[in-house]
Amino acid sequence: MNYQHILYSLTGTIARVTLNRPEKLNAFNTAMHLELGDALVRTRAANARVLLLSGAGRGFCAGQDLDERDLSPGAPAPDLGHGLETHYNPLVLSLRSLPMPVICAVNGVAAGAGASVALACDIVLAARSASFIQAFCKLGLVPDAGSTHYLPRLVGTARAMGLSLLGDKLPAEQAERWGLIWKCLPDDELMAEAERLAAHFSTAPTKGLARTKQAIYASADNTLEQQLDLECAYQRDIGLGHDYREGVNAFKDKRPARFSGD
Ligand code: LHQ
Repeated sequence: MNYQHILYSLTGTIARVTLNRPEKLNAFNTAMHLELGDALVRTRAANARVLLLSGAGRGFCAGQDLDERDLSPGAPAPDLGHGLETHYNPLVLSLRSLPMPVICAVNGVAAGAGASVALACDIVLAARSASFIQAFCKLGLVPDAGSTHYLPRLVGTARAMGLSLLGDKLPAEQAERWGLIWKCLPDDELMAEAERLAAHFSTAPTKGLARTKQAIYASADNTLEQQLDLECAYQRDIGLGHDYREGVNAFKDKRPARFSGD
């Protein structure tokens, strides 16, 4: 598939996706969804060890492209659930289940489902000038693409409620202070830090990190007993692989580990 709305590259084991509709602050249209879905399938098939997602231009993503639907008087009522079932929900689940760390470099505003997609990623970095907006309430909509799942878990009910009912702009620095994201960085350091992390993950024990993210995401809905069982099953599995052996041997030999990702 040729991409027109995203930029995609796979260099060694680092996959990079840049949402690329800068004139619309990278708002999602159907074509961009299809291209992004294809890129994630390629990333998985290529055994990449890290994915870096960012946006072109001054925004990260303004959510759903509001020009895509005809809402003029007399136009048929839309089925908004269809777009979620067909595109957003599979995208979120795909990002969450990719067996590698997914870094999101939020280079500018992330609004509506754009914020949701950023928060679906495992490590979220943001430029100081970036912001997060739960824009849904301004359109009379319910937050979607996982927003009502992430927000209360990350920042608590009171802040999730305020953000979602008011739709105020949350600056990146405050997002970091509230624990919504991993790190806020000066604008001119964002991509360098994102690339530094991508390089780090490209030689990391990928399978262990994939299990780690699965376990952390599962913990939100598990009891302690269930989580202990999950950790046990994952640790048993990981113990059979190359990287555990290599990690311990490298430690004993006092040398850097050479992880294969398995
Ligand atoms: C846009 C958009 C946009 C089209 C900026 N669409 N053009 C899921 C499934 C099904 C249905 C519905 O919804 C959903 C989930 C959602 O995502 S709902 C939420 C949709 N997103 C929004 O409501 C955000 C709308 N955008 C904004 O509020 C502002 O653009 C923000 C606050 C993001 C940025 O403001 P500014 O920095 O002042 O930029 P701007 O407003 O001037 O935008 C720049 C251009 O981008 C402008 O075009 P123009 O031709 O005038 O330069 C905007 O029209 C266009 N644009 N967002 N979502």
